[in-house]
Amino acid sequence: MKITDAKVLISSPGRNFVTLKVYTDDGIYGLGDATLNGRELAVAAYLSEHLVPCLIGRDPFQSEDIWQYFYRGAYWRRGPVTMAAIGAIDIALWDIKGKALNTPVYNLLGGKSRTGVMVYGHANGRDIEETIDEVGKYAAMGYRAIRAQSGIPGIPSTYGVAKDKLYYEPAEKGLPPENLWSTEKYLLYVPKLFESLRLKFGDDVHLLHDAHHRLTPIEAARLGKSLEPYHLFWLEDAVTAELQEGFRIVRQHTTTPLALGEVFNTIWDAKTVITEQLIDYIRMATVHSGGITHLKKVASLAEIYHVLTGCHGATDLSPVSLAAALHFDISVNNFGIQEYMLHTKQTDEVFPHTYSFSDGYLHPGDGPGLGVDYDEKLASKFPYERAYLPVNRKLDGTMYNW
Ligand code: CS2
Ligand code: MG
Repeated sequence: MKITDAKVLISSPGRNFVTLKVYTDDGIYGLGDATLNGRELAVAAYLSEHLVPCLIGRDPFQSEDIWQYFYRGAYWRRGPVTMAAIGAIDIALWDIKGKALNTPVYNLLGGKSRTGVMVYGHANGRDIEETIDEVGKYAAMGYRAIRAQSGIPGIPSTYGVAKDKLYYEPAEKGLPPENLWSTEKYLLYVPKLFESLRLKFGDDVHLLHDAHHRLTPIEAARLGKSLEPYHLFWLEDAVTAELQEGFRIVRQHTTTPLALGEVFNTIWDAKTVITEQLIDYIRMATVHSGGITHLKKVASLAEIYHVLTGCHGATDLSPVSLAAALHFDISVNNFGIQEYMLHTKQTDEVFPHTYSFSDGYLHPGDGPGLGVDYDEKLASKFPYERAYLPVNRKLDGTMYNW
């Protein structure tokens, strides 16, 4: 089998997506997700201008050698653009292999290790009362794990609180919106949120929270300690992680489980936090970390150090990478949980798929390949329009992490 062509498809059904379609001489094609929120065209160009010309003519079954070719063969390595492009190719090759062998991709990854993939939903509200109501809605839908994000009094807007409750999309057309932030107001409010949630819903439901890179290590330690009575499933992205060893400080002070890594792109980004057991869940996603091939290696390293997977799965990761994640999730031994932020109806119509939700779990489906497709004709009705993630400033105007 030979790769004969590859197309980079850019559309905006509900939000911007970049999808790679790889064709073979057997008539089989594979899909990969190459979406990098707010920087979509950078990955599209890296793929079409630099990688696709070197992909044509290769054997799609040689996914390891192709991965190494595009990783080691690039002098300037790593980073989100490079690894999202390699990830898209890798995901498409696994899709082709599954289709060619008439088997779901999970059977090529070791088969099913569990009956379903436990997911967490996203409840959010402008204040504690509204967030409690939203958590109740997710519990009623059967979610066993629910992330709770609330507005903070005194801050006009913050991460994770959506205008549209069900569909959270932080990117906006035009120039980057500017958010404001106060760590002190946040640290005082979040423990009250989870105290209220535990009082209302008891101890059984798994509760999660995303600090979204906004604390220093000692602030994260303070928040982790204050949340211990409410035994969160995890506290995510407590601190920006360019300085992985910063998590040593957090770890010394709190037993609240820590999740990290949705912005990581290679195993080297996570090496210290995994091998020093500074985290409990690694959040890297198939699309942004070089695909299934590389993520399997990260999971193997994590398994040695008692670290579980918790793949990123926001709306800006398309149904292609969610499908890829589910085949990875259902097979890997040290699976933890899968993020499941609902895509809009427009997105689901452009990306028909076999994965399905029931009773708090997602199931990838048992058809050949990944079980997802791309309706090019329908997609053409949703043209790309540049959109940016917000930027964030402290109340005094200092640039900060969004
Ligand atoms: C978030 C994401 O899902 C999450 O945990 O961190 O919503 C993240 O903000 C977006 O993927 C950024 O594009
Ligand atoms: Mg996050």
